[in-house]
Amino acid sequence: MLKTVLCDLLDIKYPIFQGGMAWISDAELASAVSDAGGIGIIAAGNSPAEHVLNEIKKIKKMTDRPFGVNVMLMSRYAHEVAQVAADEKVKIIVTGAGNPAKHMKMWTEYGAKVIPVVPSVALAKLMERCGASAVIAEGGEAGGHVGDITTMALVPQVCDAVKIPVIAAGGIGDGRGIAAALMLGACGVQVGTRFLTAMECVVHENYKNMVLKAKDIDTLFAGKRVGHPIRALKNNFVREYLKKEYDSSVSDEELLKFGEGRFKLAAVDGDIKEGCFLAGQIAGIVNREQSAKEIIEEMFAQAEEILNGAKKFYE
Ligand code: TUI
Repeated sequence: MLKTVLCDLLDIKYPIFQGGMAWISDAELASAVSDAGGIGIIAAGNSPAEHVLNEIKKIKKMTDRPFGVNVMLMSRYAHEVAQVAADEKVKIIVTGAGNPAKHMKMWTEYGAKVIPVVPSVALAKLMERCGASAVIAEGGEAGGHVGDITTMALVPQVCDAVKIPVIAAGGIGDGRGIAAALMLGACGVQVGTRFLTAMECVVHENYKNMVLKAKDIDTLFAGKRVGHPIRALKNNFVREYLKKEYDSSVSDEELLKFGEGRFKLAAVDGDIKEGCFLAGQIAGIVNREQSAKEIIEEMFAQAEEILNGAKKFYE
């Protein structure tokens, strides 16, 4: 059985985090992942703290297994969400889209394990100094808000730079990705895109179908000009956005306004033309709907098989 330091650190069977996906990762999906032996994550995204509080209360009734909350630091509600997570004594706090240093003390004081997503070695080192229990090194293959460096290049460099456990994210969708992440020095993985088509994932059916249909080259990277670089599935909205992004007659304010509300439009309303369907480059291998338990068990069975057969590469 594949076991790493992350399993002992967090009291879990499989060293896998479900990525916190704005408007998507609710108590339903997160509890299914936690029950299956991974870490389910409730995503705050841009939602007000009250919504996050409700989901935390829900998941506490749904599972006794460990779960986490993802605090999206670019949200205007980030401060209140950070406080709600502390008030509810959430044991695992993942942060994304920013530097969580100013909130760390509030969480570590009551014993939470803080696990920031980092897109660079510098932020990984800073997080270790600030008391993070682990870091998630996320490469630019990931969906949603992304950094520049690929998972392949980022993970080993972060592993060399910090002593705390490193979890790999970005481009991991099956057991091959898990095996590769472990070879790069990670002790676990975070997976988002593959869970979009989980049976317990409440995202709009149109979203699931877009992911199921996506090929390797079907994502685009946009938004860097206004400081919100994201990866999403190609559609009318992202193409229009990119045209505006490269048009110097369009102001940053207009661009920001054009992008407003698009994640919700995709995840909740399933608006194929006008929504922004965040997904990673690994979407091309996601081709069926399965329960969260099936996804996790299949991924780890494949990883074990690959790692057990690794001797074939040398004498
Ligand atoms: O956070 C994500 N993915 C997301 S968040 C999101 S919702 C959103 N809403 C409005 C604008 C932007 C996003 C959709 N997808 N992934 C984790 C992640 N964090 N990836 C990259 C980073 C990151 C980037 C810069 C973390 C820290 C960071 O630090 C910069 C600094 O302040 O030092």
